Amino acid sequence: MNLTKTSKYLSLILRHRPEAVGITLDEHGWARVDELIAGIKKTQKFNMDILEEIVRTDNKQRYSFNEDHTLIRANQGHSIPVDVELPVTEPPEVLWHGTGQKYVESIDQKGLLPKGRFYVHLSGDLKTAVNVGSRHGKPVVYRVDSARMAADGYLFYRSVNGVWLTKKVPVEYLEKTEREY
Ligand code: HQG
Repeated sequence: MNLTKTSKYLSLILRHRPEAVGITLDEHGWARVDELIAGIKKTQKFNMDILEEIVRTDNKQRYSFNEDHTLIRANQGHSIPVDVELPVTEPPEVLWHGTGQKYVESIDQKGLLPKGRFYVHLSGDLKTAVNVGSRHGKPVVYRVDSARMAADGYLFYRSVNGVWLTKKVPVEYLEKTEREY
């Protein structure tokens, strides 16, 4: 069975479209595990063992269970308004944002905006940013002056799987790296 495909479906449900399987999320993004399993089962083979396996082996640790595994949520990446209760966290001096060549002109004008999601996603290291950027074609990486942003009052959050989140990054804090990746 193709766990990657099912994992992608799970992130669609838990971040963007819970109604696709007839469930709702609470204000903190939690879905009931029994409802989720029942919903997915309608169209494919699915059970608690498969769900546990996806959560445990996911390469970006995208999902968390609550303590007794009766609830599950995506750790970040939502486009629906839920509060996953991330604490405001002091960022490192520098963060990175990987994107596609096709977005550069607009980013250079408007800065980084959350687009379809609730936050702009930033990476803690260059390599991760190159990988994120590659999802959109030939990657371009921006260096983000997060220390100066924090000093200027911008808030940063770190998701439990290590993605840095902030509402926007104005152009004055961005520097395009010139290297090719
Ligand atoms: C771009 C993956 C035009 C932005 C990754 C990005 C990440 C602009 C795209 C997570 C813009 C949105 C998020 C502007 C930003 N004009 N384009 N002003 N500002 N953009 O997929 O950051 O596998 O929503 O550069 O690992 O690529 O889903 O965001 O290219 O952590 O778990 O708009 O998704 O994780 O694309 O990726 P996305 P992202 P998962």
